[in-house]
Amino acid sequence: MLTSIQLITSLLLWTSTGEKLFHHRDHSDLQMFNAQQAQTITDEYTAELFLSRYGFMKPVRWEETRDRYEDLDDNNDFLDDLQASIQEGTSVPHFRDRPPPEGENQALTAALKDFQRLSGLPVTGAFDDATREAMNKPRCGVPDKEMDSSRDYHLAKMQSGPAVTRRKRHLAALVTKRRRHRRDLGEAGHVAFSKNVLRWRLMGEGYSNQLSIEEQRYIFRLAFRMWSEVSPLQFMEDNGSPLEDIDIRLGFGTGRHLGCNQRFDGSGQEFAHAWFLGDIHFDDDEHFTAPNTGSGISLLKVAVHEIGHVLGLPHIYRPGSIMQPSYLPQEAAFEMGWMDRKAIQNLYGACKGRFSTVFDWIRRERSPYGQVVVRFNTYFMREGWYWLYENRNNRTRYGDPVPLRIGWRGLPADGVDAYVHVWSLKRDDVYFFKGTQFWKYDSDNDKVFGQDPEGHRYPRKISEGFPGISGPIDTAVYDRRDSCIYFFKNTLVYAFSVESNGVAPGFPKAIQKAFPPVSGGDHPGGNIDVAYFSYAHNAVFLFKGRRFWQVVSGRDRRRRPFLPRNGLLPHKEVDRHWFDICDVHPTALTLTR
Ligand SMILES: [Ca+2]
Ligand SMILES: [Ca+2]
Ligand SMILES: [Zn+2]
Ligand SMILES: [Zn+2]
Repeated sequence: MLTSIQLITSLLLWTSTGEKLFHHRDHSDLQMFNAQQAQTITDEYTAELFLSRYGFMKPVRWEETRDRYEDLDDNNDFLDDLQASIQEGTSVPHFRDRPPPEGENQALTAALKDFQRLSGLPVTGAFDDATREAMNKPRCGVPDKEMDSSRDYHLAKMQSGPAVTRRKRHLAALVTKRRRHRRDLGEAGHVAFSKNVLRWRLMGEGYSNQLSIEEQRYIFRLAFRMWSEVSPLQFMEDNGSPLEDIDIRLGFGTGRHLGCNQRFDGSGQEFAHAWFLGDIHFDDDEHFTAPNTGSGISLLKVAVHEIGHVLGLPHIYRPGSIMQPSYLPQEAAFEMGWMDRKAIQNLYGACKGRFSTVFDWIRRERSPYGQVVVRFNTYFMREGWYWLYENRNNRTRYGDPVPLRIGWRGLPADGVDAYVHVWSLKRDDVYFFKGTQFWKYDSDNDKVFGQDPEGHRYPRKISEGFPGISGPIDTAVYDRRDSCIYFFKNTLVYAFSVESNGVAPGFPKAIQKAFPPVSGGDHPGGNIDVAYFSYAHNAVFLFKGRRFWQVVSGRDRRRRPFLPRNGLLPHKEVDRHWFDICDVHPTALTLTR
């Protein structure tokens, strides 16, 4: 099976066959146009510049520090604040022209050790070959560590004022991020966007010269989508609203760029930087490429990393994390790792929400040896979107959700109320219900029956196919033990006997009676969203809102005979048992599968 990345890549390649794209040109070609190369780190002096730049030690020279802020002259109120902050102790000039003799520079040794530890290198405290190699790798421009706490305090105060300008916020934010790095990755909601839908724009003055504009936008849409797949955040590309309404602005530039107060270093080393709750700049002297197109730096990986910073994440020094500061060229197709999911959810919470229906879909596959294998997959549906849930890995399939109309042909595009699989020796029928109608699903051909082998045309009225039941229903589930479909409607449940094709004697009943609470009043009452039989858990669950109740099974009652038949065990939170079922914005990239 193709992963989505592969699909996307083939899509990109396909679109590019018609028009020649710059990124197909030879890398050496690009080099010719690069006027500037990043300064190679060759000795202790350049290493010290590197370490101060990324926050491992205090700035080396006054010029170096001032250089970073020199573009801000046009912003007087900001400069006032900045000057104050400098006086408060960030950049006490050392005025050294060259590093002191070896062994005397304790600060450098400490910073080298720090860098080596974080980078997973042998901690020698010396500028050795491994360290030199690591420092010359392509990396993110966001500092790894904070430099000075008094400045942090000052700038954090600036940020707390209600009327800070956008420019102010940038520097303040950068420093606040450094503070975050030290203390509070785990503190939920401490410093993060306070809204869930964020607007972004690739700035017209900041297009890359290496990829087509459509390709750049496609890659950014994908990068934002990847974060929304694992968090409650949603992102929309907005090329129309006034600039001040755009939360995240992206752009490419070289050297001095886009009015930014930090300059890019030419080809090599720093490839991008980002401002906490702000903007992202990409060094267009780098050779950025579309996913899986060989040499160069994957713009997708870099964008996902920098967006992580904008959302509030610091560098994470764990293998597999997209938030590692260095660019790792291996693993061309990547997913959001466990660490990154947990980190973003620490800031913004887990994904929660009501579902329209949840079910296990059974299908038959023929093995290479001709045997028929029965498999199931778990699907969560919410209105017009669905997720495939991988029970084994306890997460959704990478790249989900997918619009219903793409994966479930013939179903109403805005969603369904319920799913039922009648499965016995005689029957194997899949039904979807919506409003007063139902559809029979042709699992072999993966689409709704227009007309089934019995000659029925779909959709049909529920009251015709299931005498005694009238839609709309809330949900339904088939119970193999008594060959009944249980239809839930408001506070009532109807057992519908498949054998006798009618409502079973004694029904409808109050859900409270037919599915009594096991403890106290812990019961959903009525208006159940979902009744779901899970093959993975061999159990029935009732979902309502963000909670679910597990139905006592025969196995439970053999172990604990005092439990009532079909009793509801105390509720639990859906998002604690089924992880990362996250919405994407309706305008987000639609990935086909
Ligand atoms: Ca660079
Ligand atoms: Ca429902
Ligand atoms: Zn970074
Ligand atoms: Zn910049």
